[in-house]
This record gives sequence, structure tokens and C-alpha cells, in this order.
Amino acid sequence: GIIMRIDKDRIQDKNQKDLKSHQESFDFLSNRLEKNNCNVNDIIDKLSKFQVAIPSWALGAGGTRFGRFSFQGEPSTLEQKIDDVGILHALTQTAGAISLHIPWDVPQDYEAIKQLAVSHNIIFDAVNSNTFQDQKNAEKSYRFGSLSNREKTIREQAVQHNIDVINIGRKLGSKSLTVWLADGSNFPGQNNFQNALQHTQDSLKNIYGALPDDWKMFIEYKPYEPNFYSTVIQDWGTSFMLANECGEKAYTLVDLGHHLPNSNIEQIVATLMLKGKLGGFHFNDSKYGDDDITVGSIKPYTLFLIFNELVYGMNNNPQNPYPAWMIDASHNIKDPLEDLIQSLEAIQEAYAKALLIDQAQLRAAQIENDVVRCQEILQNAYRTDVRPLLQQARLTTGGALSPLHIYRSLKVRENLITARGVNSKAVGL
Ligand code: AOS
Ligand code: ZN
Ligand code: ZN
Repeated sequence: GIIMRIDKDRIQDKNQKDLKSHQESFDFLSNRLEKNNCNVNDIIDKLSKFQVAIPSWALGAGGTRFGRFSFQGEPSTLEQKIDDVGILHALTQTAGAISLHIPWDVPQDYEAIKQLAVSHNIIFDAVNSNTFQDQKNAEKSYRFGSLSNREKTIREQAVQHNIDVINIGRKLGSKSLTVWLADGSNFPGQNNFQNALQHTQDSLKNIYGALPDDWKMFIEYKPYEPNFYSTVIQDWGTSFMLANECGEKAYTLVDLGHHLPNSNIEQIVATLMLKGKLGGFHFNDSKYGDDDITVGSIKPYTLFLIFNELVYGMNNNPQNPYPAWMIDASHNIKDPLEDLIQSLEAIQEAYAKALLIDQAQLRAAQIENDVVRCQEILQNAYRTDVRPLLQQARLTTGGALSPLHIYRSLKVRENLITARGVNSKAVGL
């Protein structure tokens, strides 16, 4: 088929027009920051190295149980999904990985898929298992749960699926498995909480037993949905406990949308990093629940506070591995690629602002119990417009000064529609 690609020359060409005004704002900002003892080169370097995986399921339009409006030109094959991530990465230089979902994304030809990814300079991040849907030809149904099910044969089928997913990931060069378990109950009395948890523990241990030595297992938690009375792995404490029981290659995964309103997510991050158990991270934003809307569109200050803890942890917690970053969002009405560009920008922005915080000064103010100064230090960083730093990072890596503008001016979506047709449909959703 037609492969959609944006090469670096084209991006550089497009950058020309904004180069002078970028240089002015970058010089102004970096002068000011250097005066405040900020190492601007170090920040630029960190921003350009920060890579966020794109999940294969975020490239088509999402929906709700009331329906889904597909977006024209959305990818309908794994190859097309990889091409889409390639476009995002070319423009932003921040999306250097794709996260696959099995069985939605089972490759036909592994070598061809790997080569395609290499050609876009992207790697395969965590592979995700799916025991929340009944698959075609499946012997047993997950209607009443999978890893937690009362029935042993159903648990075994779910464990085997996870092992199959590991084996698919191995062939692609993935190094981690994410388990998001939808199991739970819809009504009080439906389940025995203790049995469900015990079965889940045993099932996870069986999966863990099949994990290669250089792999990690991420255990994602979520308080509700699709089950509306209880979820077996409802919170970080349950996930943390299960990960500890499994062993040192098992970690907790934090998805920003998986907390009850007003939870202190930044404190959860700090606790997990102290204990060396924060393995993965799913970015999104929400107003009510697991809304999965564009990162930074509702609570950018919270995102900044979370990044403050992440930066602290990355600097001070050698016991915690470098976390796996992923966007886990759903785009019901926007062009998914435009939404992902906005999300990547919001992530980099929060990260850059967190890097501006003078940790030594903050520590000093904390020791003096100067609460006002503590707040000032955080908010001075937060109120800085760091966008020229993001642009500079993209410029040095060959990305776009303004990814969204270039995306539109190159008519990427129009080209995708021409190549794939108006009625192309994302699979699996
Ligand atoms: C579900 O709410 C979780 O966020 C999962 O991480 C993810 O969205 C799912 O695995 C995709 O089907
Ligand atoms: Zn998630
Ligand atoms: Zn979610």
C-alpha cells in the first residue's frame, strides 16, 4: 500500500518560516533561566530524550457504549498504525515507541513489521493482554471474570493468553507486559472478594513464571468500569501488594484516569518510587472518571505536581527503574493524531516545568518551614512559559517547531484519507 511518511528535509523546510521568532524567544528565556542557575542545555537534553509510547488503540476514534463515530482515514492494519506513530514521531521526536494490544494487533509477518518500525525509528513498548473481551473461537467466556474467575479452566485460559502475549512481544523486541484486569463485580454479593483476590494473585504468579528474565510485568489498577460495584485490582495498594507477591520484575502501573476524584496522585507516585515499584505510567486527563481526554486539558497543575515527584524520583531513587511512559487516551471527536500531538506537548511542558524547580532551594525552604517560599518555588516554575524549550529540543532532534501547524499544512489527514479511504476502520474498537 501507500506508505505515508514525513521526511526530515520537509520538516526543516517548514521550520524556516518560524525560525527567527523561535530564536528570539528561546534566547530571551534561556538568558533568564541561566541567570537563575538553570542548566538550559541539560533541560533540552532531557526533553529530547523523553520518549512516550503511543498505544495502537489511540490512533482510531474511540467511543462510548452509546456509539462510535469513526474518523476518516484511521488505520485499519497494524502496518498503518505503525505508520501513524511514525508520523507523530517525525513531527514531535517524542513518540519513539508503540504499545500493542493482543489480539487486536497480532502481526502476520514479524520481520516485515519489525523493519517497518525500524524505518520509522520506533520500538515496541509494553504488550497489552486482553481478557476483558471474549475472543473469536474462545472456549470459555470472561463474562464473570478471567484471572479471578471461580472456574479453574477459565483462569487457565486467561493465564495462557497472557503467556501468548509475552511470546508475541518477545518476537518484536518488547520488554514488558501490561496487565489491566477488568475483573470485578456488578452487584454486592455477586463475588467473594477474598476468593477473587486470591485467584488473581495465583494467576498473576503463573504469568510471572513465564516472564523472561529481562522483562517487567506492569499491574494496572482501576477503581471501577467496566464493573460498577467492585474491581479486583481497584487501587495502587492492591497492585503494589500483588506486585510484591509476584517478585522483583513485577511493578505497579499508574494510569492518571484510574483514581477516584481528588486522589493525591503525586503522593502515590512518590510512595511507589520510594519503594522502587513504579513501573509504568499512562497519561491522560479527566474531569469525572476514566474520561481519557487530552493530557493537560483539565488539570495541568496536577500534572506538573506529578512530574515534580517523577523528576524527584528519577534523581533520587535508584531503586526504581526508569518508568515506561505511555499515553492512554481516547479521541471521540478530534483527529486522533492531532489530539496525540497536543498530549505530547502537554507532557513535555509539564516535564520541562518540573525540571525548572530548584530542588536545593525547595529543600532549604522545607527545612526552614518557609511554606510560602515552598509554594513560590513551585509556582514560579509552573508560571514560566517553557514552550521555547520544547521547540528547541525538537529543533535539535530534527522535529517540527510547531508539530500541529506542520501536520495541518502538509495536509496529513487529507493524505491519509486518500491513501486509506473515507471508510477505513480501526480494528478492535
Ligand atoms: C483501561 O481503562 C486501561 O486504561 C488500559 O490501560 C487500556 O486502556 C486498555 O488496556 C486498552 O484496552
Ligand atoms: Zn491505562
Ligand atoms: Zn483507563
